Amino acid sequence: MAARIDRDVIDKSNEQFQEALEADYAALGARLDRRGIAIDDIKRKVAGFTVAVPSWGVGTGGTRFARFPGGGEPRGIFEKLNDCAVINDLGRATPAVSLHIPWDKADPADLRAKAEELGLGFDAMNSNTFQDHPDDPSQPLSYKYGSLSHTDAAVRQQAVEHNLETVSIGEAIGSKALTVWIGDGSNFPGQSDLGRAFERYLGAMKEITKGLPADWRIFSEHKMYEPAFYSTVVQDWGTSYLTAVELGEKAFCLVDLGHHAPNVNMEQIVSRLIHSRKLGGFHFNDSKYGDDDLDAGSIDPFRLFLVFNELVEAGARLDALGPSYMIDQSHNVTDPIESLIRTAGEIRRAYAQALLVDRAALRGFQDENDALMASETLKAGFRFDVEPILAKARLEAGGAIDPIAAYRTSGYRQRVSQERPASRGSGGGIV
Ligand SMILES: [Mn+2]
Repeated sequence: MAARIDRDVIDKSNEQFQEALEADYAALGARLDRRGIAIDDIKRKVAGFTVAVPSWGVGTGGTRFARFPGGGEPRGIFEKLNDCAVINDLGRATPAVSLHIPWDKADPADLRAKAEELGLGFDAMNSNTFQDHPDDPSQPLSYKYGSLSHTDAAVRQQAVEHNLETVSIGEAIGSKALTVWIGDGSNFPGQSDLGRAFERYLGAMKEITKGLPADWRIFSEHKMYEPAFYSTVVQDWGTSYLTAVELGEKAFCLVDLGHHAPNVNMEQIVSRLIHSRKLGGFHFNDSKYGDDDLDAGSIDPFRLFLVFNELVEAGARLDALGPSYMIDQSHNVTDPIESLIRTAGEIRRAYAQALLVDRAALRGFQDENDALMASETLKAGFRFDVEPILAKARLEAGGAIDPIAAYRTSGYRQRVSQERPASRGSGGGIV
């Protein structure tokens, strides 16, 4: 199996950039110091913020029209984990991986051993009942017309058992949460009874929740449309919240940033879920029109900043919830390793900018109804170029100051392209 990135490559790359970084860090530090902010405190918080990489994100994604595979695509979960380790070696922000079952099904002991060897852990598990699994003898029935909300009790039972199997694999590898996203819904008014479909879904989710280990959480992930185009069973955060309430204390809501109507105020949804103590986690990505699964922060970095502003604002209330931060993207035209490295950087950037908002001043302007100064105070955090903080955090954790430059120098993609012959098909990875 392909080696990772030589320490030497990272060190040599860092040598080129370190002097400039120290100067930029000192200059930003002086600027922040004038506002009473210690840059090292911000850096420490940023270094402590990590986000999980999706196993399906390291392969080339596709659309419903076509998939154009890149070179050296991982052929199975162990090669995927190797690529995930490369992302973390360089960026030092992604020490955990989120698995998708059955795409990543393997002996849990082997998964655990490989992850330990690579210095990785596992975040939430993802079940898959949005496609059929003809090679999986435990799932002979079709999900064409739904899974957990299917009209046929036998299909619902199969989907419940698949989720419980996903939990048992997760339990064996140290995961503590299950994310459930279903493709269930309808294409035409009248095709499905909206009320009964939801009740069937709740019944099945209760069965799964009953089977969770004591220290596990279950996340319901809503999505407005696709693959169903008229209605989905869990279409928005309202239904997701109703589900979490109905299921009880182990159940929380997962917010995938791409799963809303255009221009929906996602940061307000985040605020509401924190208020109601039901925020379970995130699937980060960015979009222009729909569930585009583009790199987080690549289209609308201000929107990402506003989400993090709510997280920072929540403070201890957020700490009590301990949400899972995960990426969910599809990389169609970029090297997935590069996209995931920059994505983790963009997520940390939004966090750092949110940490720089003068919260006391903001609250004062809000309370005085000074709309202009409140807006300016919030935006002041966003305007900071925090790259020196991000780079310094990476450097001190053993990563690269410029991780994409170091990655390109390493020749990793060329190496794995030799070792891994081109494959066809495999899971599309649009969730
Ligand atoms: Mn998702």
